[in-house]
Amino acid sequence: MQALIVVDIQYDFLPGGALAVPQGDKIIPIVNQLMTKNFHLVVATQDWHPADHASFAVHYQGKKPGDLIALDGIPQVLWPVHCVQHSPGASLSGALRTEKIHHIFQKGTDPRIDSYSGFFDNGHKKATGLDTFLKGQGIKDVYIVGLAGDYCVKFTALDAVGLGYGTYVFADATKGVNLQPGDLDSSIEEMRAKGVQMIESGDF
Ligand code: VGL
Ligand code: ZN
Repeated sequence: MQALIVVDIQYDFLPGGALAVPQGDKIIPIVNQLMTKNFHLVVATQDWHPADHASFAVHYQGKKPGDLIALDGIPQVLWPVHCVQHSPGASLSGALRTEKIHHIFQKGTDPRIDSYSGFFDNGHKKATGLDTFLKGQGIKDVYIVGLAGDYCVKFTALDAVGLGYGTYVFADATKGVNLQPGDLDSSIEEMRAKGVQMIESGDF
């Protein structure tokens, strides 16, 4: 049983958004196409932060987006204000065929901790319910698409491997923030090294 996980295709991660991923919109037709394939189910994740979220650079004097801090002992990149709960930027893109999505898992809701992975927060303290849901549906393999390849897609994929899923990422259905040039490429190398299979949508 195979599930497609659509990660954070929200307006704030698309061109014009608060934390725009360059060319993020280019993956949407590919994702829409994949959603029509023979997956047992399609789920999505949604970055869903309270306005006072501790990952927002604006809350720290003298800090700017892209700076790195320690947040309760966990390294934390600071971001522009993005995906604030109920704001337009937090909505899944209207260009997505959202009617294909069975369930949306929200993450990053705790003001004190970030959550890149769709499965756990960055401290691995709390689960989102995604693993329980997928296991309950008999899912053994997960196929991951979405934004951003060097953050939420990467950590979702690494957690999926750790949870025992056969884990695939569609390389042509993700794009990187690339805060540092080459971040997406090194993320792909790290995912491969840790057991994620990188594939192309055309090979599916
Ligand atoms: C993401 C940075 C902050 C992502 C979410 O969806 O990749 N990146 N919040
Ligand atoms: Zn976020």
